[in-house]
Amino acid sequence: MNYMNESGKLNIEDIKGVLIPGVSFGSKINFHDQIDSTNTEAKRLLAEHRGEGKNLHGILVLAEEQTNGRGRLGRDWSSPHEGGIWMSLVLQPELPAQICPMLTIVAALAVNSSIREHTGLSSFIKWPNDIIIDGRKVCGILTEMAGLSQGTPDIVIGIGINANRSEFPEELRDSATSLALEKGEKINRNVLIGKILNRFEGYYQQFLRSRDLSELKAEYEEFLVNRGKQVRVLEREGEYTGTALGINEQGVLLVESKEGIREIISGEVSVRGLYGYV
Ligand code: BTX
Repeated sequence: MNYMNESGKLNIEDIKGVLIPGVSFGSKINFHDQIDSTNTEAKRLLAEHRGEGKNLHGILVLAEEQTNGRGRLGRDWSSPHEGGIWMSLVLQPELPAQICPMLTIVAALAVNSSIREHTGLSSFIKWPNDIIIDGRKVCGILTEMAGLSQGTPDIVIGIGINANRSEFPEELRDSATSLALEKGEKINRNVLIGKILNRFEGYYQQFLRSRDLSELKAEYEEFLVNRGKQVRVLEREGEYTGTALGINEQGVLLVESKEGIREIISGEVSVRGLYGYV
């Protein structure tokens, strides 16, 4: 395979050619040229096969375009037919539901390190679920629980990467970027997807062993864009500022404010830089 040649098309065989033998993530890939949302499609698959055991673990839903790409809290995710990576991985772990949100952190680590390896770009993680380059968002991750199989949760991890796109809608122009814009040349999406799947599976196995982030915390913090910096924490009840210290082994962000160290649990809370998004 010519690693430098981006033919422009997503190709299942090229992705599979990158996978380390034995890796279960991506062992089956459902490709769609256009779909509403790969997360929604993954949830539909799970609903259709409910009761058949955990036979969808590792399946990847991938699309060239999403017509209703979703972010967190009902926000939209812009996903045009322009060289993006819009994909969702189904996981069926033997894990209690309450620890599954940590999988967002595991996924962010895998995407960040794969982007760095594949492009040489200096990407960072904005807790909990964004990958940032030069202060702009290049990737978002949406983790959803989709019901139970044999008593443990079915998880869908949606990953949206602005890979080769060169344009953004007006409202995203200041806050979003793409790998191609940052690198000055197109990247091979198939190889990047394969690398993410390989790495994600490696980190996932570590996570399964400890059932927390003890083995991954140091690496996550190394790339945490806000670490040691002043942040604004926006809660429903109001906002406050403090210094982001890092995460604990449950993936909670620790922020030192006037009132002491506060634990920020992802979900309803947004964390911003003092003067902008990061
Ligand atoms: P989020 O809620 O953290 O971020 C959503 C916000 O990010 C939007 O409100 C908008 O301001 C901004 N935004 C929207 N589109 C883009 C974009 N393409 N690039 C940069 N910024 C953008 C983040 O949610 C989680 C996104 C997950 C997307 C994947 S794609 C595959 C899967 N399917 C699906 O429907 N969602 C996931």
